[in-house]
Amino acid sequence: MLERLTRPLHFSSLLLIGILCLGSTIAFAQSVTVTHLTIESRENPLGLDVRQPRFGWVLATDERDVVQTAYHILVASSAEKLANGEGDLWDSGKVASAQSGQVPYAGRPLESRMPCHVKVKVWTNRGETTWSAPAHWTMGLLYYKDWRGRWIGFDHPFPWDSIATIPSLSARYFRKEFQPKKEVASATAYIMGLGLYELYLNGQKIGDQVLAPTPTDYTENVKYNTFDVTEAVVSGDNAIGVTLGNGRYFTMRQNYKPYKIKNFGFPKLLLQLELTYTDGSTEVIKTDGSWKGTADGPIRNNNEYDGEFYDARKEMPGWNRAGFDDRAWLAAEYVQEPRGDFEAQLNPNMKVMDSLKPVSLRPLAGNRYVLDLGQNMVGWLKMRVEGTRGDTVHLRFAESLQDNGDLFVANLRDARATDTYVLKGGGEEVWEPSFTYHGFRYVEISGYPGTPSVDDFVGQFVYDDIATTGTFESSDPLLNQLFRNAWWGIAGNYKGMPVDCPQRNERQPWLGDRAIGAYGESFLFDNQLVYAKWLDDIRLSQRADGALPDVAPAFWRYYSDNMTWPGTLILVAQMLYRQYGDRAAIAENYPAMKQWLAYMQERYMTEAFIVTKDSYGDWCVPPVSIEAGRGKSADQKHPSALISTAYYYHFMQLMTDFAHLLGEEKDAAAFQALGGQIKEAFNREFYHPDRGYYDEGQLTSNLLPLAFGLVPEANCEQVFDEIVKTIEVEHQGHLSSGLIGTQWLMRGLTENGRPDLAYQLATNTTYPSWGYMVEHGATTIWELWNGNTAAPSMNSQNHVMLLGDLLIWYYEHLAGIKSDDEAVAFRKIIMNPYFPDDLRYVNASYQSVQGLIRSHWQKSKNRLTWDITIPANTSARVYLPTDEVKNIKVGNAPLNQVPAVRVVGTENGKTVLDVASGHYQFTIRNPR
Ligand code: RAM
Repeated sequence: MLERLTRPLHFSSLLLIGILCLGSTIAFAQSVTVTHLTIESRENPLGLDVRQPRFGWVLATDERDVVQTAYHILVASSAEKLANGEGDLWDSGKVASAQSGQVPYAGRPLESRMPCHVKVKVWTNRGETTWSAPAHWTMGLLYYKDWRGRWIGFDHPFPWDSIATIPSLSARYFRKEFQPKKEVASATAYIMGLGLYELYLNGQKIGDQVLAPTPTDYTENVKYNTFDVTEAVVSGDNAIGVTLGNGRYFTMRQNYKPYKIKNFGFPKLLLQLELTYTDGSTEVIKTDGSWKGTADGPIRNNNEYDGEFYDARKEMPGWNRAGFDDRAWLAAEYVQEPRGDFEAQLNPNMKVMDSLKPVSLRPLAGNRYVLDLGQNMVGWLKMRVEGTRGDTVHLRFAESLQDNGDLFVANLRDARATDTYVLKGGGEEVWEPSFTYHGFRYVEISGYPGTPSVDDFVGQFVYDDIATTGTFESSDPLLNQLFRNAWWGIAGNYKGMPVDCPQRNERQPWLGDRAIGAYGESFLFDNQLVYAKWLDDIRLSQRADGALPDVAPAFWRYYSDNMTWPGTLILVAQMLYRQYGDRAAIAENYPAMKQWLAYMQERYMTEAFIVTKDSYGDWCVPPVSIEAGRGKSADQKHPSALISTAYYYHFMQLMTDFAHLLGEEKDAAAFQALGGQIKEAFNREFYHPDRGYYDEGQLTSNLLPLAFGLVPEANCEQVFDEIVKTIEVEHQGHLSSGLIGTQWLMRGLTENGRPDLAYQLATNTTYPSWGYMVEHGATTIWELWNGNTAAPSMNSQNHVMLLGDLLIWYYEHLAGIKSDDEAVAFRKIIMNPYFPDDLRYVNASYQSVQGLIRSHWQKSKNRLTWDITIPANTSARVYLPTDEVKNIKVGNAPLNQVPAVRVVGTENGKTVLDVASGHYQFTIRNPR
């Protein structure tokens, strides 16, 4: 029998009351602190163009049961004012609220360039905190008139450039000298360098970003970066230098399928450097016709697919410093503007996030060597070399080797993936490229003077500068390896947008690949800003008629009209709201979603409510056997009205929720009504009552209706039995789903009562499975289930789309870390792990927006211990695998003696608890 506990007053609560009576709360100031104060989810961002930035913070404490009851935010125009408690921009006053994220600024209007300083304090049931450490931000340039310079560049090729099918342009270099007129108090640089820039001031590279700015459809929007360069400016002569690479502006392929590839033009630059003098006056140094430029520097060509050619003999020592003789340089030309709106970049730029020491270097015939990084990765090689002027080193990149030890490059298609370095001679030279990246594990080195050693090279791992938020470890090495492979694959494919593959001539932000993947990824990476930016890309790529593309930014112009790829706009918005509480992701994109759904309905929904149009079917379903898949990319399309109709229905459900959230009640009713009609039609059209399955009974055909709630209650068991039969009998314990089905598979099996079957799929090592990839040497995730036998033309070895919902399952169902849909962004956490028989422990953590969540369970004989951490200002519903309360201990105490824990009841043989924030160790005797 379960007792309902009334929560006795905690000791410190009593103390609190005592102290409150004395009129002082100071004793509690230290027990809870406000940490990690962010502005628009960033720390101290510069150059924001959000007029009402949102604040977030995390409460740090060792105490249990801490709940925020109020907050107070101060925003000041100077650090001094803030320190004096003067909120001249905004003083929120004490606001009774538990909200600790997404709190919008509501003070004086913010204007261009304003410096803003902020601090927060909160009240909790433990008292009042001290003020947080101050944070700050600056406003960017909010109006076009703030931009004083003009776009400069060269809108034409040079004799050494080629703009043919395989285009190659040299980098463009621009420079400008200036002298501050007075003593400089501060200096800020705003830059739009397209496609990619490197910025120097007096020879010093500004910032640690690489391959900046973040890519966009430049005809829609162009991102500028802001830097505080006060320290780099000197009195007297100064020089600004900017190098421009092609990036995606001068597109990687020009005439190759011209109907589908969008080109923007030649590289160009708009920059301004604003000096504020100590007397308060200002001066702006801006791009104009007084700048000098050359295309005849060391970077002879650069291309994301093909690599970079660097001739060190062409270096121009001192070009980015004052005093350089630039008489031979050309006058910068005024050029065609990119057309897109100017926007401050909020998502982080890429950075060299890690450096890898190669594991081996082996000689090949013909004075060649092959270097093994030990890990399929994305980035480039940094090299040290010494030789004679004119010696030429070629670095060719590939993901794997052929049997004879040579690189396997067939799967790169026509991407040359080669960097070339020509030595200037005269001593040690250290080089790495600026405007390309490769997807590789192996590098073939040829032309290297002397004998190279592994110590002459380092692999530079490049991806968006975002934090890893999740850890996962278990007693099963395969599960751990899969997790690592997923981490490497996801990280390397974050390129200011999620791309599909980093090695071949594609690298496109395909929508369908991340529809649910983004959600799983959010446990491993703080991916909020890159996905919020991606939703902007998708929305901006919407055609006037409402169509959404399959790739966004639409560098490849595919508007093939289907439900699954474009629908990612809806699913990723849902993810951002669920995982981060980002309501704006829904609000800002809602009109685009609605317009797209109406567009699809109008064109492709029959009068009988069936959506007929699909493009990719259940993309990349595994061929029935590995042999059957030999030489096949498994890329046959099986367009399916079942998939389109099921997704249309699912989107009606999500849109109903979104409409309620936004107060669009009329819309909500309409979505719901249409959903009801589709549901009926769907069952009429696709369900076979005599056979008890949908369509032809394929795994995905039964899984989608079940996952989306399309199956009438009475048929659910039968449909699920069919799913189990398909997996267990027809496919001997293997999955048979492609990109679509796999997004719902692991949760579908678990939530319908067969977590053991999900576990079996996760730990399979025979074909087709994720474990099969690992067994065959994968250190990332393959594009195809049959990646080791398929034709090379579409066979990336670093492609995350087949992860489906595997990572969600790791966290929500193995670790038991899931946000409650009713209290999003982990305000309430559902901790209901499955404890597989074969698994001894899982130790996972997740840095949520509320703070660190941990779950570490471990089995020993007749006992399960489970350590959990629930961040302050959240609570958890915890499911323990016993229905005997007396078998449960918290630390050393019986359950009913722990004030922060309340028994709610039992469910499926598990004891259900409501647990307040804090650390706990549960011990369960004789777990089920
Ligand atoms: C290929 C890629 C990509 C997929 C599209 C449909 O180019 O595999 O990941 O989304 O096809």
